[in-house]
Amino acid sequence: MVVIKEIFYYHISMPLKMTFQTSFGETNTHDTIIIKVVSSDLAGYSEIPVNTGPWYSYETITTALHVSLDFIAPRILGADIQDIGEIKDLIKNIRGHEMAKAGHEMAVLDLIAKYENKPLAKLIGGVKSKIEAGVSIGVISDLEKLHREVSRFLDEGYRRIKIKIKPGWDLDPIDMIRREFGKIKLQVDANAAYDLDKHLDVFIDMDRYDLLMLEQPLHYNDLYRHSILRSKISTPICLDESIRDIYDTEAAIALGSCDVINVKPPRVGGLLETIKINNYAEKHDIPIWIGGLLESGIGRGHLVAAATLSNVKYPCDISASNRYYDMDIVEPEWVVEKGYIDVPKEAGIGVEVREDRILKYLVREIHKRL
Ligand code: OSB
Ligand code: MG
Repeated sequence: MVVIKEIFYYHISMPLKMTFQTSFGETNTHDTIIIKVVSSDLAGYSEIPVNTGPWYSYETITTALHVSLDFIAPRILGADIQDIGEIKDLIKNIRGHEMAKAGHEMAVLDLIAKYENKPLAKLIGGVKSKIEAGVSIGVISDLEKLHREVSRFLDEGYRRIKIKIKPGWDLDPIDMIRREFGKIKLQVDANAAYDLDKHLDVFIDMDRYDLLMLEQPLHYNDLYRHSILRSKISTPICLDESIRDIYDTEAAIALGSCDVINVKPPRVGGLLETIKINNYAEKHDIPIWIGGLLESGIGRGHLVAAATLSNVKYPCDISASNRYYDMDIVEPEWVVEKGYIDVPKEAGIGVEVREDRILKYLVREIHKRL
């Protein structure tokens, strides 16, 4: 059905409007890889939202390019892809490197959706026409500044506020937000920074604040201790970094390690794995939501499609383009209206890619062809 003839990789560096700080560090630019796969007449796009270093994920710009150029591209170029499942089969004997693999899978799915002239959301079986937008606020260790940010995002209509926490910066910001903003939907994300033995008291104290959920409090590989923590507190636990695929999902649910899952399609190897996790978790009454990695408008398009799946039951970390960027690389830019993002009706990711803007942010371009 589709034969991929060329693949373009663009390492771009997009300046962020403001520093984004998490428990694992601080970032001022979104360094990412845009992938474009080209057949005889159409192009599909996606993004590998790795970072310059192994912080959120072990994958980096350099490892993703290495695995893409040396192992993934040779398997994909020239292959005649008949249906959406096939792309994953072509690369399944490459271990790990889920973001690099996901980037290719998602670009090919965008291309197939364009061939079939349907929105990507429809291609993957999505069931929603708009999705609920939440916002993620980095660690801002100044209560007044944090107050201003929360108030601005609530004014912009976001339906849920998430703040990043780290040991020593947790109960104070939560307490301030609850006092000042009342019963808004509020959740916190620790990015694996806490230790069950040292910090149990902090989590027990958090139970007073009626948080929507506590995201990835403990080590990224530690399903076992998340299940212990879950039995000791009432705040729902959400796993992010710990869930790398359907196998982790099954284990986490069997162990009772979480109440909710944040699925980031790049982290789990793509949209097809996202569908599997959606369906499995739904059967076990574990809702999911779609997380983000500061994606450009291209990656955001894939997140929006994923967020239309049936078991997405919470606001997602999918904000408007202007939350992070002065100038996005798609047109129209993503906008949040009254707390929702409309799912495009156009084919594929549904927005036009502005290659002239990709060139403005370009660090390095690599081209592979048959
Ligand atoms: O843990 O969800 C996370 C950003 C970078 C790395 C990890 C995370 C995040 C976010 C941002 O929370 C979500 C977004 O893209 O808006
Ligand atoms: Mg997270």
